[in-house]
Amino acid sequence: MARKKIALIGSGMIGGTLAHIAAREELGDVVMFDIAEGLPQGKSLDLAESTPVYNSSVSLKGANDYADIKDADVCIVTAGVARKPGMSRDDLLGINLKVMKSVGEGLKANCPNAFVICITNPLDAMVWALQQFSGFDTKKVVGMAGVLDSSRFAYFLSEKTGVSVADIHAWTLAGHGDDMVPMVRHSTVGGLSLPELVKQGWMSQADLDGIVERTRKGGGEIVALLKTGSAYYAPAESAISMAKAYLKDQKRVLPVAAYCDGQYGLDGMYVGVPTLIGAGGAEKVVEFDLNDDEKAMFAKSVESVQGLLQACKDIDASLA
Ligand code: A3D
Repeated sequence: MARKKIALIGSGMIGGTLAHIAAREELGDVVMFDIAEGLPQGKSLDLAESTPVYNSSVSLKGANDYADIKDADVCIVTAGVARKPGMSRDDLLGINLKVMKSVGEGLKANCPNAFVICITNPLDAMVWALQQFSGFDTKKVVGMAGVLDSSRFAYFLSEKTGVSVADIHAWTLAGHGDDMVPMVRHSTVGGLSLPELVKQGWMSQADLDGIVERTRKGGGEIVALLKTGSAYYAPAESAISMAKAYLKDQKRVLPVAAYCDGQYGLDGMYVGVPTLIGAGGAEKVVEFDLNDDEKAMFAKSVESVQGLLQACKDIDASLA
């Protein structure tokens, strides 16, 4: 069987990390694309020169021409600008919307059958715009945010309880903003729901509330520490888990920004929901039972995303 081809659109901090993991895990041949000349070529050469050390047989190539991503099986999009301290994800909208337009056109012309994972912020609006500009089937275009936010939630729970991350199943749904919804009732530590953990004295309600709040602001915590950009190791690992679920038809249920048309009462928009990922792309949205409080939090977050979608339409008339 021929090797799979993985196109990374954007070769900055996350793009470079994605290439590194994809090469180490031999997920496929990697093409790093960027508008910056020399950057994708330099990073891919550096990485290619490391492959003999760990015996990886994949090839790596840098490119400034979309023709080089021809027939890619998976495209992971990080092109655009990242947050600096004091910026919200929404501040990136105007610049990154234009970037999504050029990326969408590049994908449509060169790899119409690819599974596309968008990481560029503001995530829920950019994945929607990317699907619109590319015209791809909505099952083949998803956004990465929930795997990362849920991983942060799981890590903080592990740190507090001392239970291995391997035995923690955390879920964070809705939009990728500070009003995201960490799912306290649906997340488990060693099989116990988080309210049950509080009841049994593993942590106080105040501890749990603090973890929920820290999860919501997890991206900003890293931006404030790094000062020059945003998180990249955990976002890259998260997107790779989604790419693997598709390439290996793993049928994993992961929290991803998926197109909801009826599910969760939504009318044709992307938002973070548990989604079955396999060879068909986003094969099925899984519907959690939400109580009234959870529904209210979900609705508030969806409203923020709808505001961003309107802003996209106001900026680019072709999206209206
Ligand atoms: P960065 O290191 O700046 O890399 C972005 C790259 O995109 C740069 O190399 C640019 O040259 C390149 N680029 C800009 N315009 C274009 C274009 N038109 N075509 C191709 N390449 C272009 O950023 P990063 O890798 O740290 O972050 C990338 C994006 O991911 C940003 O928008 C972040 O906000 C976002 N991000 C999202 C999450 C989520 O969980 C959703 C987490 C962390 C970062």
